[in-house]
Amino acid sequence: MSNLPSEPEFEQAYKGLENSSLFEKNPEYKTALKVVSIPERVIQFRVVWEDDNGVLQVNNGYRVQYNSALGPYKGGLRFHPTVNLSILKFLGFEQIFKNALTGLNMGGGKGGADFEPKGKSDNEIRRFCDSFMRELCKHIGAETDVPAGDIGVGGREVGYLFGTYKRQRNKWEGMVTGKGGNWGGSLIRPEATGYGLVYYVEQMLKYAGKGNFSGKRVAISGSGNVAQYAALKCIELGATVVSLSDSKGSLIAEGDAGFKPEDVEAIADIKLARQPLTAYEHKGAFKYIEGARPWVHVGKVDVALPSATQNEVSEDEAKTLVSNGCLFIAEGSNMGCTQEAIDVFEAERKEKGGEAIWYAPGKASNCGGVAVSGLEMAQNSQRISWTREEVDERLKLIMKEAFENGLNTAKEYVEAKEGELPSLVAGSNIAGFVKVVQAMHDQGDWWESM
Ligand code: NDP
Ligand code: 8G0
Repeated sequence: MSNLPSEPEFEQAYKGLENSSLFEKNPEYKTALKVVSIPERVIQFRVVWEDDNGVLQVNNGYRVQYNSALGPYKGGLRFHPTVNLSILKFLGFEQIFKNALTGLNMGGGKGGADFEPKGKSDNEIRRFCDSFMRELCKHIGAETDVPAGDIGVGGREVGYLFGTYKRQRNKWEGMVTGKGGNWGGSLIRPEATGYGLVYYVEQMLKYAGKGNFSGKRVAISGSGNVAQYAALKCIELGATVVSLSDSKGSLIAEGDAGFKPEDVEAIADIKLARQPLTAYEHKGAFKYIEGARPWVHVGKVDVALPSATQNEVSEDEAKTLVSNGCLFIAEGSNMGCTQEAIDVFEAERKEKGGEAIWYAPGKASNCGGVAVSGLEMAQNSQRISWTREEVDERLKLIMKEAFENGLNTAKEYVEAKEGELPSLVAGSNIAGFVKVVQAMHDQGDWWESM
């Protein structure tokens, strides 16, 4: 029994792993799970800043340094009013195993603040980032812990965070990723999560014998970094993107045209200005549905890509996607699907063999973002920059290998009947977990005891 306060999001992520068939076959890993589920270190700090009226404001800042078996702690920073330790622990826990699936040498971590960027001026954002990093800079570094953006933290914020670190520590080093292209950032990092997600789904389509993205109808939620570049890549590959959304509602494309690149680019500008989707004065045939997620409003789609936030697909929404003939669902967001939604998808997969919906968990399908962050770290330490093409090729290969790793691990560990598509959730969970806990075992973090 734990005496920790209730941590619903963390408990959900933990149970998702605990229920794996791995522990029946390898009971010694139960000890490893007990150890790995406690962060190596949690830093919580005060962030005091001044708003444009000269009024003092204060927020909670955090960094969860979860696991350093495979490399320096690595994972994003989230600025959102809902941020608390339960959310950062779930994100940090997932990050450990995701980073293992990239094949690069990165540990897992996550951080952020319960700060609301909406309605703030650019100067307020800069002062907040400055105050946040004045404390965080004591705990991170290129060989220690390397943050990046996440919800509410993009290129602009990463710039301010980097600047404060450099001034405070008097060091120019790659201690954060997602940096600007002309000061140490990697090409393709902004695109990486969305592109990588689409490259992963290309592998699923191919394996399932369902061709490629050309002619497919794709529902996407969110309209931030991940959703924008997932949409642009789908359009480039000949698919029709039928939805985007934000925390206030969904924009659904009517007819056959779908979103065009110029729609996505205009929405990107609106999001950079921290405005809602309703600020988009579109000329095309779109319907805005206030307060709704897209899933039950998109009709028949082939592919669904949740790309906004955790628990954004419910059991009922999962059932509607299935009954509308959706065949592929891959998470751009972290823990995008509720456990009940995953149970719906997995039951369909088991019952209906190769013609059923196939679900990919975020720790595999969205690992392209952190993978290119790993490539940014590699370029920084060698003091070189790779071309767009070079980074894109590496990203494609990493996504293919993450897919095959999950697939082959599922075939090895999970019994399946003839014609059944392997469980990517079980396979990815086991592959990431085994890699990390074997390293921890070698390093003396846990051992078999009587
Ligand atoms: P952004 O801040 O760029 O965009 C977030 C989008 O999701 C916005 O459209 C936002 O709407 C919406 N959103 C945020 N919170 C909620 C909420 N509580 N309910 C409904 N909608 C919400 O973030 P990213 O695109 O970077 O991140 C999206 C997801 O992808 C997150 O789960 C993140 O952890 C995950 N991810 C991101 C990676 C990256 O490289 N950026 C890598 C891997 C995963 P609004 O504008 O109204 O707030
Ligand atoms: O680059 C990163 O470390 C990063 C940033 C935002 C999100 C994620 C993730 O994998 O969830 C990673």
